Amino acid sequence: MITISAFRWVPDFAQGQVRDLRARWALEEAGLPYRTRLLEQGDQDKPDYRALQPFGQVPILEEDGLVLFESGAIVLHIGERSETLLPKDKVARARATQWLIAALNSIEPFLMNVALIDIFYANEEWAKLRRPGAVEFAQKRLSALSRSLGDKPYLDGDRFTAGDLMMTTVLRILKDTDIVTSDRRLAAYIERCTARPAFRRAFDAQIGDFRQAA
Ligand SMILES: N[C@@H](CCC(=O)N[C@@H](CS)C(=O)NCC(=O)O)C(=O)O
Repeated sequence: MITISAFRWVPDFAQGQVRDLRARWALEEAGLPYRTRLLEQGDQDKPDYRALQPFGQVPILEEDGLVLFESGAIVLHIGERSETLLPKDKVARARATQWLIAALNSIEPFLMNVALIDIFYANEEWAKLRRPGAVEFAQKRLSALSRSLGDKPYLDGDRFTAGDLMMTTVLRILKDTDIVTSDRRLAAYIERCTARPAFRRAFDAQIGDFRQAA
């Protein structure tokens, strides 16, 4: 059976955000059962885990001797077994992959710039000076994303793919601000994607693990 690594507990601000959610959501969309390998604080720095994930992060996926790190690689790997995530049609599949990478490469770094300031450095003088510029840049990318989404329900049209899964988890990074949701199209898009039963199951499973640990 597939095993996904996750933290046994994280502070409130990170609950429902930790990146194993991406793997769990993909597995739920694919209808594949999984179990979790829950890391205690410090486990991620131990040599046995670093041998599997060089950066000491979650998630990793383990199955039959295969070990994969990076949530993008994991979602694409799971997508191989799910037409919901990666359509069979070659062109549609390439575009789903394109959107997944756009989420990770063209959107996430700029939202993380803002999130890191808010979470870790909010009271630092330099952060107060830096934040408006970071928000402005993030908003430029978000406006472009919103224009590209247009009136379509999903990034590539009428059907949800792995690209939407990844984009939604990335957009949720700023869920405690209105930087994303002040755009009505993006707000509705997040609502649409997170209303999927597979998202709810994945989210509840992550939160459920934290509750058990509390
Ligand atoms: N690029 C990685 C990032 C993974 C990541 O940032 N994981 C966080 C939890 S959401 C983590 O393990 N942080 C602990 C650390 O970086 O030491 C991926 O997408 O898998």
